[in-house]
Amino acid sequence: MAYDPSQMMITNKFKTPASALRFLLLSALYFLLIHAANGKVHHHKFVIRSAPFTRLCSSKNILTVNGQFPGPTLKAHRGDTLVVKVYNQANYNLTIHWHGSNQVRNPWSDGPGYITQCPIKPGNMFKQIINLSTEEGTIWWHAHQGWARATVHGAFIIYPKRGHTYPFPKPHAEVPIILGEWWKEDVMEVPNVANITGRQPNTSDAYTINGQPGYLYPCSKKDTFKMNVDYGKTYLLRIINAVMEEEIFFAIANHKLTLVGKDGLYLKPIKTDYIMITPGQSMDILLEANQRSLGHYFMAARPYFSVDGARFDNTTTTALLVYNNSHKHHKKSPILPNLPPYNNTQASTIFTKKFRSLATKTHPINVPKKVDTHLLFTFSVNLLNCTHDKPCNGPFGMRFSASVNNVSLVHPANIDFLSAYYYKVPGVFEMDFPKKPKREFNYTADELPEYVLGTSPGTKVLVLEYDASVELILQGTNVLASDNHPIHLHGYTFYVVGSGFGNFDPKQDPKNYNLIDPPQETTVGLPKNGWVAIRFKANNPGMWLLHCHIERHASWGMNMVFLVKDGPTPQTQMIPPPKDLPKC
Ligand SMILES: [Cu+2]
Repeated sequence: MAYDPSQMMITNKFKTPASALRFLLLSALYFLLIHAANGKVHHHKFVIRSAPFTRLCSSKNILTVNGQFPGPTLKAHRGDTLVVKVYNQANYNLTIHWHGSNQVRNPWSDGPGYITQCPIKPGNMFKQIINLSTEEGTIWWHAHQGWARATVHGAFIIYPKRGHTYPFPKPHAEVPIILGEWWKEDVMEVPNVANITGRQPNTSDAYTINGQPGYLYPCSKKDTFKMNVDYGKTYLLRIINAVMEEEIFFAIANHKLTLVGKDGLYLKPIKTDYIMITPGQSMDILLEANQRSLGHYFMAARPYFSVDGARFDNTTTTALLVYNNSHKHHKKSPILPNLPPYNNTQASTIFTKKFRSLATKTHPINVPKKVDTHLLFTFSVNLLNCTHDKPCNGPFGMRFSASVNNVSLVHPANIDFLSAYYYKVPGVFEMDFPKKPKREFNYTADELPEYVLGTSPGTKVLVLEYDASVELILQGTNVLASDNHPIHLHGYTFYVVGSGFGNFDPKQDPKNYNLIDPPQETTVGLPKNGWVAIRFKANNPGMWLLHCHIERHASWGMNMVFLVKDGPTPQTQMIPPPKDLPKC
């Protein structure tokens, strides 16, 4: 993450009373924040409200932004600033997160409820400022409160700086492809029911492509999303996995895909027949319309699901790739692409292992070579006993939970972490989130000691010194059942320097690290019963959430919070809170 400090310079040469000085500083900071760099400022209005939609033969009201599902696409250039007035006209407390945007020095606009802000109450508005820095490519935005993100999400496209080009030939056109999930029931009730029963949340009834389930579902055929192409032209697909619960395999019949970017960061081009994209990830993909026989081709998506014996939605969503001027060829029905089987971890691994940064002069990398802060986090799905206040009838008469280093994050009820930190409100959180598991065990063994099954609730943060060089090992465990966990870090992009199966070996595994061209990501798939090593410089002060992007795991507590301290100079410190920051 880099920004030009000279753009944010504030000189203090006034001899004024403290309050006036504070006001001047605040005004100057906001002026600079909004008019920073040489980018443009875009103004948007997001009205979150309920609207009726019909899918799978029945109608219901869903939460939307501006009545749209998926929501509006944001477009900007690298270095631009977006000012989004978020109006909550729904009946729920809500927030919006700009997923993949680093929010340099400005955690106040990041969005996760009770972490960096209290939710926006019904009838209220919060003006969020997204100051783009190094992001370039496809990212997205989504609600970050309850399960609202199931329908409150949209694409966020960041073009190269004005006057600059893509690191690949300019595509003829670009098309956002948003993968989603549809429940016939009210999705906002899904976590409430799960919380009462202690069981796995109800699985969805369909997956969607740009809001449509497609050909293979009842009452859905005629509304299938269609993408028209001209023979011989190349298109940029901006694929976003906004699915709540499952990782997804995606492919297009008879067409190769060329992956050129991920999470708003470029990659060395990868030619592939299919992709595996986790919830939270976004991928930039070039598609060459090269089929001489023209006609129609299915694009299709269905889950990659690696947990033995658990329930999941195993349906397939489709959309159509339609060649222009192919009337004669319409009679043949389109064919489905070959997608890997649901449980094919090898297919997921083969694809994911190919990611490499460009690491060129125009797109350099800056991976920390020396590490001063070593962290090891385990990610587990746990079981807890039913209690008076949490009665349940989950597996073995217990209730599901989930944890990072055996702590299940519980957020404060009447304030957010960030405000509590900034205003020094005592008793809200503890600063002792463990840097490694309190009790080491053979994390990925077939048989595990019983004491690892449980977890403890905690309101803990892990404190990082400003500019610390961090290596964080994400370690999957076989507690209860192992799974692939897409881990997302707010406020940062990180380098994925290594990954593997089994337990991380601190002596052997670092020898195989890629420090030459490791991919930069913001959401990384932690493989089933495996590990991932990530590195980043803690140079963005604030409170930043790290969590699994599979919604049931996050709901069960698979989240933790970093507190990154301010640096020594005004330019390395987080800005003060905005005046309209929502109150609990
Ligand atoms: Cu998970």
